[in-house]
Amino acid sequence: MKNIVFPSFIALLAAACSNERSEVAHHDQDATCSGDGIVVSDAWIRAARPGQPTSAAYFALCNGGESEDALVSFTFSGAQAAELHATSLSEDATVSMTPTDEIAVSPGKVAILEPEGQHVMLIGLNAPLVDGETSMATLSFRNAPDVTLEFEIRDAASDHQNHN
Ligand SMILES: [Cu+2]
Repeated sequence: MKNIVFPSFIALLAAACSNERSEVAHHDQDATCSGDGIVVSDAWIRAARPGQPTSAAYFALCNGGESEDALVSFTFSGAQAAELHATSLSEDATVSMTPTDEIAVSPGKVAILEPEGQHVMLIGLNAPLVDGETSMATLSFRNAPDVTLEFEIRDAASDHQNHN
C-alpha cells in the first residue's frame, strides 16, 4: 500500500479524504457536454457513521454556457464548513489534497468531483449521514446563479463497485 500524505494542517481530515486508496482519478477532462447554463448531475455525499467528523460531496458539473465559470463555494447545513479540495498524485506515487479556491469548468466541458479526485470536503458534521437518505446543498459559482439540489447519501462501499 502506498503512503498517503497530507499537509499537516488538514491531517485531521485525512479519514474522509484518503478513501483507503491511493490513486488519483483520471477521468477524461476533455469530455464535452451541453445544457442550459451550469447543470449538476450525479450528486452524492458519502455516508458517515455517528461521531465521524468529516465526509465529502461528489458531483459532475457541466458548463453549458458560453464562458468560463467556476464553483466557488458549497453550502451544506449538515456540516460546519465545506471546503473545495483538489487532489494530486506526486512522482513518488503519493496522493495529496489541498484546499482550492475554486473548481473551474470551461464552456462545453465537464468537471467531475469523485473519490480520489477533486471533491468538496464536509468538515464538522452535525449528524450522521445515513445511506439511502438525501440532503440538500447549494453550489455557488463565479458567474452562474446558485444551484440548490438534492444529494443522495451513499455508503463508501458503493463507490467501490466500479473500481478495479
Ligand atoms: Cu478533502
